[in-house]
Formats: sequence, C-alpha cells, structure tokens
Amino acid sequence: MNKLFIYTFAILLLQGCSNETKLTEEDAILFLDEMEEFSTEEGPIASSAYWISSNFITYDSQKVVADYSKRYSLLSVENARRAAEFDDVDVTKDTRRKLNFVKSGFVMPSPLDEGLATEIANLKAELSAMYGSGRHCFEDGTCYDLEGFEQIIDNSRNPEDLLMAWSGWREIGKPMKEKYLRMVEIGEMGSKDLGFEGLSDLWFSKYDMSSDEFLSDVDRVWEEVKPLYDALHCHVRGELNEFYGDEVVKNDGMIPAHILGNMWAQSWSNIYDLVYEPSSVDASINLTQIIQEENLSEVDMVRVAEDFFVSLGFERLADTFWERSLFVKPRDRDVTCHASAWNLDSEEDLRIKMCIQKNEEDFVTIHHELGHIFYYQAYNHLPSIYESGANDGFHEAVGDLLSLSITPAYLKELGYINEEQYLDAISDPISLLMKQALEGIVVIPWTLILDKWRSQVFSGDVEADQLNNLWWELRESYQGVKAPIARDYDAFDPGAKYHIPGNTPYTRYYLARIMQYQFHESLCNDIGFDGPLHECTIYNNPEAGEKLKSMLALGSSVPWQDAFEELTGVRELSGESIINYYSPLKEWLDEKNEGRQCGW
Ligand code: X8Z
Ligand code: ZN
Repeated sequence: MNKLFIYTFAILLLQGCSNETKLTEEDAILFLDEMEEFSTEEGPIASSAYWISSNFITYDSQKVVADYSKRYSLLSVENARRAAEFDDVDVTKDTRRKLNFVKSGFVMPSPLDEGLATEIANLKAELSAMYGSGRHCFEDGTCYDLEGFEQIIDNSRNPEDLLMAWSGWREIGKPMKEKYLRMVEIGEMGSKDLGFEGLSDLWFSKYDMSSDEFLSDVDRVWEEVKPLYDALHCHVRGELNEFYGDEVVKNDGMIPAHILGNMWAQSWSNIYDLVYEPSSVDASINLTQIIQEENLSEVDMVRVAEDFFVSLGFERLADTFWERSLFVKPRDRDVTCHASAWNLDSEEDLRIKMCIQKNEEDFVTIHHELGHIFYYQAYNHLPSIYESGANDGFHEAVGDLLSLSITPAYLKELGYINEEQYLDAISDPISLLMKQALEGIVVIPWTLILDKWRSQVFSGDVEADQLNNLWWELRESYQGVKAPIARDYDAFDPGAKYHIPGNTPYTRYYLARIMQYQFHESLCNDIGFDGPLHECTIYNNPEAGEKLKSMLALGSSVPWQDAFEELTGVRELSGESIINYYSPLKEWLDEKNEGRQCGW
C-alpha cells in the first residue's frame, strides 16, 4: 500500500515537473512576440548607428557602430539559442518558419562571448571603414579614391593609365587580409555555435531547400547561360585585340582585367563603342547623353525612377526619403559611396545612400536601389520577422526587372527621344542587346565567383598565402579574365570589392540576374505583349504592377518558390528566359565569331 502510494506520487510528481518545463506552441508564440518587440525596439537604433558610421566615417562613428553591433549581435545570438529550445516542440509550419528565421538571421555571427563579440564587431567596423575611406597615393604625391580611379578605368583608353588605376585601387586590399581572416575565424565559431556546419552552411541554408540542392541549381543554370557568355567573350576579345594590339590583349586566352571599362570587369558596357558599330548614330541610345542634354540633376534622376514605380501603382515615397537620403558625394568627409538602400524603422523611414554620377550606369543603379525601397514599402505591414525578400535574390531583382523596361518605347514616352530616334533604335536590335549583354550577361560569372571564393576561405580549405591565387583562379576559370600584372605576395584583391570587407553575400546578385528575365518574360506575356522581349516595357501598366506588388507584399512569409510561382507560374530558376531574350544577339555573335578561335 505504502509502496503503491509512493510510486503513484512519484509518477504524479514527474508528470507535474515535465508539464511545467515542456514547451508548447503557445510558448513559441509568446517568444516570437518578444522577438517582434526586440526588433522594433532595438532595430531602428542599431540601423541609425550603421547609417551614421557609413555616412560619416570617423574614429568615433566606428566606435559607436562597433559597440551597437556587438550588443545587437550578442542579443541576437541569445535569441537564436532560445529559438533552438523549440526544436523538438510540435508547432505549426508558420511558427517553425519564424523560429528558423530567428536561428539563422546572421551573416558573420559572433559566439556568445563578450570578448569575441567585441573583437569581431571591431573588425567588421574597421574593414568597412577601410573600404569606404580607401584611397591610394602614388610617389609623385597624387592621391585617388575609388571614384577617382574609376574615372580612369571607366573612360580611359590608355593602357598605362588603366594599369595604374587598376593596381592603385588594389593597394587598399593589402592591409585587410589579416583582419579579414581573423573575422572569418570568429564567424566560423559563431556559426557552429548556432548549430550550423560553418559560415557556408549558414549562408546557403536560407533558400527553402538544402544547401547542396541550392548550389547544384545555381551551377545548372550557369551551364545554360555559359555558351552566351563564351560567345560574347570571344567577340569582345577579338575587337579589343584589334583596338589595342597583341601587346595589350592577345586574340586567344584570357582578357586582362584593366581594359574592360570597369574596376572589377563585372560590366563591360563602357567599352560598348569598341565592340559594336551601330547601323546609325541614333540606333544606339546613349542615356548618359540624354541625362546631360535633359539637364537632369541627381535628384531628378531619382524622381524619374520613382515615377516608374508610381506608374505601376506603387505609392510615392515619403518626404523623409527625400530629406534623409544621400544622393551626392559630400566634398568634405568620407562616406561609403557604394550604393545601398535602407529600411531604418520598418515603417516610413526609407532611404538610399549613393554618390550619384550623371550617367547611364548610375541611372540603372538608381532603379536597382529603388527596387529595394519599394520592396520594403510593399512588405512593411508584415510582422518584422517576415520583412525581407522571398529570398535575398528577389530583393536584388526588383529594380533590375524595371531596368529591362527602359526601352526605346519608354524613352519616347518620357519625351527623351523622338519618333525618328525611336524607329532607328528598334531597327537595330543588336545594338540594344549588345549594350544590355555587356552588363547583364557579363556580370553573371562574376556573381558566382565571390561566394565560391568565400566558401573555400570559410572552410579553411585554402592556406593564407594562397587566398589571392584562388581568387584569380576563379576569375580566370569563370570569367576568362586575368590580372594584368603579377600580383604581389601580400596582395588581397578580394578586399578591393565592397562586398568582401562589407560581408554582403553575393549569390543574391546571381539569382537576381537570372530571375529578372523570368519575371520580365512572364509579365510581358501577361500583359499581352507579343513583340521581341527586349522591346517590352511594363511602364505604366497597372496590371503588371499589381502582379509584382502582390508578390512583393508576401515578404518572406512563404517559401520563395511559392512567391516565384505566383508571378511566373513556375517554381524553378531557369536560364531559358535569358536565352530567349538574347537569342538575336547570340545568332549575331555566332556569325561574327566564325573563324575566330574562341575559349581561353
Ligand atoms: O552592390 C550592388 C548594389 C547594391 S545592393 C549597387 N550591386 C552589385 C555590385 O555593385 O557589385 C548591384 C549589381 C551587383
Ligand atoms: Zn541591391
């Protein structure tokens, strides 16, 4: 009797205990409410610290941002640990999705350790500031910042000047190497503490499929696009050889990186005139010239892009956007000029930060940045955990999608070209497609390289003294582009690209550059356009606008494949739309390349 009593009591006690500690869906919901408060309270102030630190790069602003970033990341890691406590709890799909976001919302995480958190926060702030305030002075006393060097790389046709600017800017990478490696070392520890196999696993686990599946999809689509890139490479190399001669660029092998009209050879549109002769002057539209003739200011350029979004049914931007954004490079202080779009308080405080130059490239970049801004606007009604793109590639693709609609018909509608110029422009599709391809196709292999390099650095597969060689091996193999001079033993060329010291994942741009054509093609079909895809514009088309807006309004509340299907009717990335879009150019290139020895 007694024994039975004790036994029953023990059971009750155990059940009582376990009932007390067993977490439930309700606890998860309470926890997620707390997370909502955390982001609305802590988010805006941390964002302001970041805004100040990249708008006024000073000793003190870096101190402040490092301190905020340390505190924010320690709190976020604690939150991730709490989210992991729900791993075995039976919860709804939606709750699970939110919990997973709390666990994986990091890029370069710190372990839960005050000392390491301080160290990594300082390193991040330092590396970003080194890039943002980067300049190099030569022995003769002349100094250049990135914009100064770019003036040369983008415009000069003098191989010596080009080489000077190309190698000059890469000097800023050298002192980053040790700091970068230490940051990665701490970041790896942080990602493992969060339950990931490492930083790569963390970065590539955010695509609603396994990282292996995702990466193999990425490579599959590249195989579809590669023949087009190869044909373009072959033609451009041939034309450059004719212009510069064998001493600068041979008619076989790789193209040296300094003569392609861009600091990273990621866009070749600045050498358009060297590689294509339009059928008449007006057959090639020169947006830089239009911007100058129309006397557009930097702010006017942003207004034109805003008007495009408004024509699709988006709301105009708030006054605070115009008051608080940075459009023009300040003369008296260091700022990070690399264009970016900011969502400071998940409500109305949206801004861009960009040192606008009055040219075609920046006109397109403004559309890119506003794409981020209108995405923020479209999903700001959601719980903050879902306030992001369906995946990070979607966020990059919105403005890029609109750029495909900057067609001769659109420019005529704005009154920037007349009927005659319009007819000339559409009579030479190769001119238009060549201009687009020199940016849109050329960038694709480049968008693969950065994260392929980082993956190997993160895993520690590559020795410190081989980091730069690995970088060049990837550039050679994917882009067919080589360093124009031997690299110094201490060179750290990846550091001379914003996204490396700034820790911005880059595969997102790859996704965007593929998806933008899938979006464009399906919207153009929806609105009943039946001409060639490069002539289709969605400007002023509320039907296309509505479709786009409703996809954007989903934020990240559903798997990206669902959002993708809503707009395109399919659930997979594919190179088919890009191939369709450029098919007249591919035919033309194949003819031009007959008799040429292609490849590298
Ligand atoms: O970094 C950017 C945007 C900001 S998200 C200006 N882009 C990449 C780059 O400049 O390298 C857009 C194209 C690729
Ligand atoms: Zn972007």
